[in-house]
Amino acid sequence: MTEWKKTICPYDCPTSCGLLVKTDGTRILEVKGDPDHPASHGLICRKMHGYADSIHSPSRILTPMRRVGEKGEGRFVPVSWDEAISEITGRWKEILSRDGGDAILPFYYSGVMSVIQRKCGDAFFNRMGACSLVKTLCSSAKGAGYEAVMGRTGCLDPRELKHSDFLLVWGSNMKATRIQSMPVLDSARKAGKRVVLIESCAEDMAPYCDGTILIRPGTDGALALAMMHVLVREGLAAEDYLREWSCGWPGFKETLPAYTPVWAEGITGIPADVTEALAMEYGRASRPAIILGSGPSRYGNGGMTVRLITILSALTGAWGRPGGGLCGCNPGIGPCADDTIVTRPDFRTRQGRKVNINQLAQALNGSHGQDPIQSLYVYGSNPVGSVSSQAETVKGLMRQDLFTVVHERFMTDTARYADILLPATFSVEQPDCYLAYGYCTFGTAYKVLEPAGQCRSNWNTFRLLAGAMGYEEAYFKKTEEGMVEELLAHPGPGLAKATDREWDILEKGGVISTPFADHMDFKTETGKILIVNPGQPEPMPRYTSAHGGEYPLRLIAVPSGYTLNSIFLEREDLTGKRGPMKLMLHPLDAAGRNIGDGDKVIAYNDLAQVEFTASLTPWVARGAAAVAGVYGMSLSGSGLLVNALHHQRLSDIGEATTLNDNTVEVRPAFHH
Ligand SMILES: Nc1nc2c(c(=O)[nH]1)N[C@H]1C(S)=C(S)[C@@H](COP(=O)(O)OP(=O)(O)OC[C@H]3O[C@@H](n4cnc5c(=O)[nH]c(N)nc54)[C@H](O)[C@@H]3O)O[C@H]1N2
Ligand SMILES: Nc1nc2c(c(=O)[nH]1)N[C@H]1C(S)=C(S)[C@@H](COP(=O)(O)OP(=O)(O)OC[C@H]3O[C@@H](n4cnc5c(=O)[nH]c(N)nc54)[C@H](O)[C@@H]3O)O[C@H]1N2
Ligand code: SF4
Ligand SMILES: [Mo]
Repeated sequence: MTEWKKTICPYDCPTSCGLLVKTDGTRILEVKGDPDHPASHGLICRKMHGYADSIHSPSRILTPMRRVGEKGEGRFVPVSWDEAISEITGRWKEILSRDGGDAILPFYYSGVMSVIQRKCGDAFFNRMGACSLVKTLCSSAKGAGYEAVMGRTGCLDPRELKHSDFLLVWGSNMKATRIQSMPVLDSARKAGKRVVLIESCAEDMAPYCDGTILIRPGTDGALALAMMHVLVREGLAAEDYLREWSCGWPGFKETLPAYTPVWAEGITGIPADVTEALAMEYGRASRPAIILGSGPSRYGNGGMTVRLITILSALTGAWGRPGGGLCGCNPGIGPCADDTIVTRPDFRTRQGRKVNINQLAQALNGSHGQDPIQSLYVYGSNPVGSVSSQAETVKGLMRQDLFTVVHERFMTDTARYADILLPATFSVEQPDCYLAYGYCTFGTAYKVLEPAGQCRSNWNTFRLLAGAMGYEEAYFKKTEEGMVEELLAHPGPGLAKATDREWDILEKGGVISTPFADHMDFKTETGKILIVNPGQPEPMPRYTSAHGGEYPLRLIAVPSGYTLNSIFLEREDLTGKRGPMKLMLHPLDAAGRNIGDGDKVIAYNDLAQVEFTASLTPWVARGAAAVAGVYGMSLSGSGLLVNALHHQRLSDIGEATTLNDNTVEVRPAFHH
């Protein structure tokens, strides 16, 4: 007998789509979109249509294993959970008594984006007093920049974009990362509204927009300033609104005359008349919306860039008019559940060492007088593929005295360096709560299948580890199902208005829509938009430049439609279509370097030399080189991936990744 059950996509993607899975109780037979989901309405990406192939993949890790080969070689033998747990906790007890908690680094990021399974390790490592990981691998500069202007004010939910009269897609590959919002672009254009794209790599999105403006990477702040210059000059800024609803407008206005479109052209590479026209079109719209991606924020000036774009979104008074303002940061009125029930900050009795996730390589090798980490526990992350300075990370992982544990579903490029490898579950094998980060929705999903083989969820693994460490707190004896109940019993503001029918949905397993924010209820200290923010390192916004570097091309990372970071690398149907490791270049930049489409090339800088296949496209900005997504090392000719070319530098605010902010030179690779 088969039945359809509801579940939720667990991946790091803004929608957290609703899924329906057909099961016979032992396997998932089919996956489709859940038409009842209030944001995805049954639409899911092709990647998740094949979810069953991932869950039942023959390459899944099904038992705990101990390394027998050299680190990185990938040779392991099965061991029992008992052996694995006692070896791990035995080593940890030794390290704790010799070097203390600062020598143990827990490492997770986005493998599963739920409340319980994602974050439950925090409680365990808080109890241990291990290092805390500053988790800013993705978009914390964007969050910090937005918050510097808007505080906790909720931005637009994409469902509100149907009211907008002009859409400015700014550094977002919506076709890959926000497919549920693509129909909004389509219907806007059919209704005669304009959709304009500002991108450094417009390969995927240009066909869906009326106009595409290519910008030199890391310079969007200059464009925003020049647009504001034009708006003020042409009387299109809502000055009365700004005087009433913002702080610092008069002083900021005084800085704008210097930021002419001609000044910006020298920085952005965008012809001054194009900037003029864009500003006029934006300024004449009544309800313009900026759909902001995270790409422009992953730079040394990323926080400031986002501040400037956010101020631009308010300059014409669009906030408060239906569909006007900014989409792509935090929507909604606040959290739906109290995370601290899961993360238990109260278990930590000493602050201990903080490690920024982007600086794993430094933590493993020791730097700035800090001792190298003695043990690394990785779960829900593949840092060899996703974190900066790959060669240095690998050097650290090769250390004979480093004790590495990896809890994974597949033999990732990180798992190969494990001393002990633990088998992880898929989302359908565990219960959880999911708060979407791109939409105002919240949901619960219950277990559909028992875990395959000897796989264990993060929760159940930490329970075992806590038992063997002798941690007696009642928390470590709870079940995953009990935790879902507990979270629902402590609702946050996002659930305050949930109806009985909606509570019923959450109790049975399903997703509800939570209230959209009141976009005129500014949740800042002053209750107003903070154009000037005295709490910032730079109170007055201005143009600041990215870190940059000495090589002529700016290397950016762009999302791939076939994969999602390391997720789906197990799927040959997807990776086969994606093909070899490609480096996208503008034909004019390629011609000057004697590079043809499909040629093998080497991209290099002071950190590494990495081989790619050149892919020439006029949709990359001049002076930029772009690589889509994370690849597996099996595709690498040079034994390195693109992140080997990424420095560990952080953003101006938000301590975020600057993975787009690196420079390279590219030359043909001659094979003899
Ligand atoms: N299919 C698929 N879906 C995904 C992901 C994926 O990899 N593949 N990634 C997931 C994750 S982890 C996240 S965080 C989300 C959001 O994922 P993000 O990585 O934030 O992706 P987007 O916001 O869609 O796209 C970023 C865009 O910024 C552009 N860009 C880079 N630098 C600049 C610049 O300086 N200026 C301008 N104007 N543009 C620039 C890039 O070309 C890219 O198109 O999507 C998630 N969903
Ligand atoms: N070159 C390059 N680097 C990038 C990016 C890029 O576009 N290009 N994108 C950046 C961004 S935006 C992000 S968010 C990061 C993401 O970086 P990471 O957070 O490292 O994410 P992934 O690389 O997808 O690795 C997630 C791993 O978690 C595992 N996993 C999934 N579910 C579970 C589970 O329930 N338990 C356990 N234990 N494991 C699980 C998966 O099998 C997968 O191998 O990468 C960043 N780095
Ligand atoms: S990966 Fe993203 S688009 Fe695809 S089903 Fe999951 S949430 Fe939806
Ligand atoms: Mo991300």
